[in-house]
Amino acid sequence: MAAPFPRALLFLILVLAPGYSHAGFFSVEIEGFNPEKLISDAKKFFDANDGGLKGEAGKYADDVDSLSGEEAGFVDVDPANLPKDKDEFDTKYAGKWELVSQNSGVSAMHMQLMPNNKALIFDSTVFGPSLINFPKGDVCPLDPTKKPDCTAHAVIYDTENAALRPLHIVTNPWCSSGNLAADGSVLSTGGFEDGAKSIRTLGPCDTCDWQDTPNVLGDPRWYATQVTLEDGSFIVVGGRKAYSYELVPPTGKPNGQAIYFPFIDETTDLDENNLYPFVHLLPDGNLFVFANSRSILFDPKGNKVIKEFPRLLGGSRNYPASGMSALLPLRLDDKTNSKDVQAQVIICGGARPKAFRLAEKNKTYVPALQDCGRLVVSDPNPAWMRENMPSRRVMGDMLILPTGDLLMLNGAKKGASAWGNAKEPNYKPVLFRPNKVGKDRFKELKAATIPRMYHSTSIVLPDGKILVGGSNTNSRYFFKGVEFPTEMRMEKFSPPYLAPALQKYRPQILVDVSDNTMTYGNDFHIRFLVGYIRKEVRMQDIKVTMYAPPFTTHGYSMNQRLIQLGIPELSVEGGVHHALTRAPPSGRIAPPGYYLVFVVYRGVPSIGTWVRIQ
Ligand SMILES: [Cu+2]
Repeated sequence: MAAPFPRALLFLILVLAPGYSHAGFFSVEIEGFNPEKLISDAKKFFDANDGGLKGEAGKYADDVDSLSGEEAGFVDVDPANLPKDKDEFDTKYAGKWELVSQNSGVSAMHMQLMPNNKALIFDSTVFGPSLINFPKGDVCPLDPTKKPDCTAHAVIYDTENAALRPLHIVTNPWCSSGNLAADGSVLSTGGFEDGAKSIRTLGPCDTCDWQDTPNVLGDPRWYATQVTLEDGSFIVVGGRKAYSYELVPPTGKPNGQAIYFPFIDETTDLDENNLYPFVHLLPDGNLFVFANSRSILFDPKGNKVIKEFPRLLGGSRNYPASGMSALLPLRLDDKTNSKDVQAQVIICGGARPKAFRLAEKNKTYVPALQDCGRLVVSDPNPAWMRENMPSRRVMGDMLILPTGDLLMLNGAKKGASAWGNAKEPNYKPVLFRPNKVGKDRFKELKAATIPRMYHSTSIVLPDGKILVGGSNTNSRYFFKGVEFPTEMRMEKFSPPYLAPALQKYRPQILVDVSDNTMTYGNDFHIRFLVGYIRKEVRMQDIKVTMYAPPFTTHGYSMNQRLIQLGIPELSVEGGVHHALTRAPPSGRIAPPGYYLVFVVYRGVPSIGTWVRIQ
């Protein structure tokens, strides 16, 4: 249960030293906790270390602005090297924003789409009351002051009508990690104080609530990354002062000791800059792990670093420098062996190594990074290919769309993560089309009007819209008297493929006559309409994709992946199109569980349908 934490002390920490308590350099012990010492330690730390980075990251602190383009690894995209993409409609439509709710109940720090089309949203339990009460007569959990807190800190949000259902989250999931499990429930790990070693599960049923088990992880996991492995088990990597990883133990079994991970130890610097490491499961079963500016190929079951990739120049990419990363879509085509599938990782934006400290100490907000690096990690000796986004971005989200294009949104143009450390919200989403060149590659879309910076999130919905929520750059829920008030409004963003003029071509999956489960390597049949097109469509006009809905927090969508299936046969009968596709060959391509399957006609996706692979 909640640790003793006198309210007066909490107030002092939150009000006097917001950044220090949340994003500083201190492992906060609750026993004998002394906020004044914390503040004075922080001041001493800054005074002692001002004027330059020490250690590993210091060597690279000056970034690449002084390097020539070639030294910095900037390349022009050669159209000959791009995979041949399907033919797509052109549209000038730049998207649309809709305000769909004034009150999400809790500010959306963490968000996960569940297979019942509801979104799980949760925040911290120590930011004071939220804007949603438990029903009268409900059991009110104790807050850390041991007073009953009758507001919820987690909700189920109905993505159709914005209705809220409050959930009882017990241990504190502040800046935690999570994923959708193979059975459609959410498994969440870590957090702060009593939540740091917790594992929580939440089923997908209409009355399901959290099952919370404290003290089962080997190390405290605050700002850690959780990823699903090929067998559906989970690995949790890093976190503040946690230079280790561990596999999530079965329910009720404590983990004992975590496994020391030198790579995480080596990549921390004076500002940390390696929290929420980017971890992607690759088609060979290994993990790509990126922290700060370094990355490795790692065998999680054998505890072995297979190789280190070249450093990505330009700055720091992980929290609090908070860049974005995704595994680009895996194209299966006719490949039947997982390890023949090409894997490419992209990392965009972030901040200078010292951006956090300069904001905390000097109130200086340095420009965020503007570059993207791509690395074909399945190549034997890959090199980073770098190119620029249309604008700078830190704390952005990077979502893979049903079409295989990427959407970057939210975040700021200056500063770093943590409370009050950023300026100039980046209002403009950017569409990144990895298989296009020139002006078609990065496209700025319709600007938002609501700042979405620290502690904001976004997820892809089955209808292809993006649900956007949160942003709380304050230590509590502050709605006035601050530059960026706590954000409770939820919005939906429609990407260009939802252009009204394209809707007549929108495919529709006929769920009753399509398969709804997949077996590795087997045929998977999907039947669909394509607008009013009754006759055969061309193979080059159709894609079938499957999307693993990620757990999004702090600008990173954990476990996000999109797989483009091979289509051995395409036919039509009575106006109904039939795609015979092949399911992914193994859990290395698609770990077991629920995916949204989309049919995409010339760049226009259907509504996604849930399919379970096992
Ligand atoms: Cu946080």
